[in-house]
Amino acid sequence: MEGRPAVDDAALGRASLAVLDANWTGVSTVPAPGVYPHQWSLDSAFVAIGLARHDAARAGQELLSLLAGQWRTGMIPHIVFHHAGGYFPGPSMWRSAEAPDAPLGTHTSGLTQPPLHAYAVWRVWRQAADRDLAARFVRLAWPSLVAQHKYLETRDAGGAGLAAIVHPWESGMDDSPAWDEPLAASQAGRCGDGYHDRYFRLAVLCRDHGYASSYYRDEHPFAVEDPLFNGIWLLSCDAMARLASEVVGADPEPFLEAAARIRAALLDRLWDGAFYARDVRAGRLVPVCTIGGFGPMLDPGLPRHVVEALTSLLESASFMGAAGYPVPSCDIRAQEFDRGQYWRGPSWISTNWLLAQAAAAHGLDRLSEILVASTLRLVRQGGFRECFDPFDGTGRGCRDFSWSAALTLDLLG
Ligand code: 9WN
Repeated sequence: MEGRPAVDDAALGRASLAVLDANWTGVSTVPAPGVYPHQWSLDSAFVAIGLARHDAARAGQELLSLLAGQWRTGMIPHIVFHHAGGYFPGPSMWRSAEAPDAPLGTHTSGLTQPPLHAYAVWRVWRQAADRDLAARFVRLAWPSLVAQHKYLETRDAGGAGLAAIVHPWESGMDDSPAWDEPLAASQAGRCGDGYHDRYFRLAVLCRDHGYASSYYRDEHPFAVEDPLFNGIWLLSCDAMARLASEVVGADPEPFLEAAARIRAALLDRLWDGAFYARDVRAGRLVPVCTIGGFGPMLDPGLPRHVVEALTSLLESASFMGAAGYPVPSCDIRAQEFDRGQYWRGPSWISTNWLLAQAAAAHGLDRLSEILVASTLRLVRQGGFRECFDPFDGTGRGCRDFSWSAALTLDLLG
């Protein structure tokens, strides 16, 4: 739809579906043609959310094909390779076939991504027209989701109840300034090479230590408690509790307890007037405000005064107040802010969508409406781009980006 802005909601909805159809491979949806030719975990969760109301069967297939790549540890890998080639680092770097816990016959990466899957399954359950199909799907996905949630507990490198990411790729916000300090301090960041070399070296360290949680807990040089990753985990714990009682007939209590534990740890470990990422190895917060700091707002149980402080920060000149096309992925006033560089400044449909959910969860209807309207304005004017300049709305990165299309569909209602 580049250069031909959709004039009304119906046309925009059709354009979104057309992108998702074009990016569907028959088993899953690629994030973008050419650039990301495999299945990404976080992207699949967003795609399923967008399709839930329109094609629940395909939303279910999307998630089940991702779950086919799940490891015996419960880890859902951040990439499932459905064919060889086309992306670096590919199967020859990750060597999942040599890892004892990886699935047989499927090549995957060895890292994970934010655990939005239980929430995505919940959305399919809530919105699918075919109730029998939806219930069957939930029951099929349930054991994998339980295993995933157990696995996340093994990632508690800080010992306080939060999951630590062991590589920036696990955050879904690759080059966020929140990782600069912990990466520079790590073995992988010591040489003066560029960003990709450092990321590659850190991934090789994970591989060479068998992707083992015990290594991550005790030795791996990069261990960071990220407020967005953990806010999404909390959201999914709530979704697990609802799926347990409404569909599966399981006890919701352990999931509610997990949500309460994560909430307490977020406040205890990452809150200092705003939420920051914690460098577990250095034992301190990384002092830069990014979009990730709003992740805990996804929790409807977050204390009122914290919600109010976050809302003021979001509406200030650091984020929405100074951006024509919110929400920038980094504090505009931070030294690290870069309007053209992926997670160092541009606005993203995914984080806007998460913030719109968060605002609605706290009854902040006006904020939610502004977020929805400004997000739709971005795609109407710039197309389904990967991200956007926060000042003039220029599209950046890939075109026909699946999660931008999927979440547009959801925002159109
Ligand atoms: C590495 C696929 C992924 C998204 C991430 C985004 C980017 C990959 C990359 O693309 O990461 O996983 O090659 O930069 O940061 O959020 O899932 O769309």
